[in-house]
Amino acid sequence: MRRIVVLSGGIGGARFLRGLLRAAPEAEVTVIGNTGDDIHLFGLKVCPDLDTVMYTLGGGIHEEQGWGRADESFSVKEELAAYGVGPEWFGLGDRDFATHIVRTQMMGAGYPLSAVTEALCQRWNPGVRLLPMTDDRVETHVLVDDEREGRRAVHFQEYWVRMRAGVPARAVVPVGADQSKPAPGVLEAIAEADVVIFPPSNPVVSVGTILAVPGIREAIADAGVPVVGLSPIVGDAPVRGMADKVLAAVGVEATASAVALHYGSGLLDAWLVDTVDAASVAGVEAAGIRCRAVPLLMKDTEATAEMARAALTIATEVDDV
Ligand code: FO1
Repeated sequence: MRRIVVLSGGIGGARFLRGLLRAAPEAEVTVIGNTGDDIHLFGLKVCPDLDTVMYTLGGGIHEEQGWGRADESFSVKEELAAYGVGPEWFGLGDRDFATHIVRTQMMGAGYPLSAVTEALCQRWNPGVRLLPMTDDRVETHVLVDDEREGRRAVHFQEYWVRMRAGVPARAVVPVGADQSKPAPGVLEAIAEADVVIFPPSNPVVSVGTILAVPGIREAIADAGVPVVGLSPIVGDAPVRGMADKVLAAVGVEATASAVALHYGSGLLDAWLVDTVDAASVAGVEAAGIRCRAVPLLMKDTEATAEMARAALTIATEVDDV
């Protein structure tokens, strides 16, 4: 399993990658990052999931928070607020601002997001090849019923951060995805992979959005290599975040087995559930997906590396069949 492709969202994907790099230090890891969470603020392009992967693997992440920079200050945000310029609900720190300024400047000069991401990674040396899923603009919107304004679509970050997913999501729409193309290198990496991994990232707004880029799902299904997923749901609740809120929008129960069936045996060859969900193994296997129960809490890098080893082991079993 030398060439590994991982479809990653933000915090869960980034932490899993840290364990994977410990478990397989010799592997060539390509990360296809979700960009549906991207948001344009103050004229700057912010890519939360790409940055979370880059900072986490590059040693610059705010560890407790899981996003944003360590040792951060918020002078720019405070100065903007003093001018009455928001949104105040989105915490952009001073160090983080620099990343968005460099990215926006390079894109203004004509570089695609993939080239800009490569340039930013030259500073952070994440130890993986980090590719955005697409160079095209895709923005995840969430349809909500607003008490005052009725049904309306809000940007994913507004739903997630400002509303804290506090109202039911009626639908999740990756706006622009149907017109987008995979970024350079994405399809090639999948075609050359020995294994494709879905980490415990959000199955709807992270992995689901990546799979919504035309060509990516097909390339994975056609690659003829093991596709292994790790459940982001442990004991019928998301390990972190609010995945259950957006799962409901696509009619999927927040259980480890329902998420496996949502990906489906046409895409997924193997699935890891937590030991507390061992009872769901038989049902997943009955659906044609090899399944094992192993500890899935990313308590520290070693526990996470153990999860990655389990993913690579089950991939080998699939390969041997
Ligand atoms: N998450 C929050 O809960 N509150 C924030 O203010 C916030 C700001 C933020 C800024 C930059 C960044 O890269 C990520 C940020 N996040 C914040 C995390 C982000 O909203 C989500 O966790 C991801 O988009 C989901 O993958």
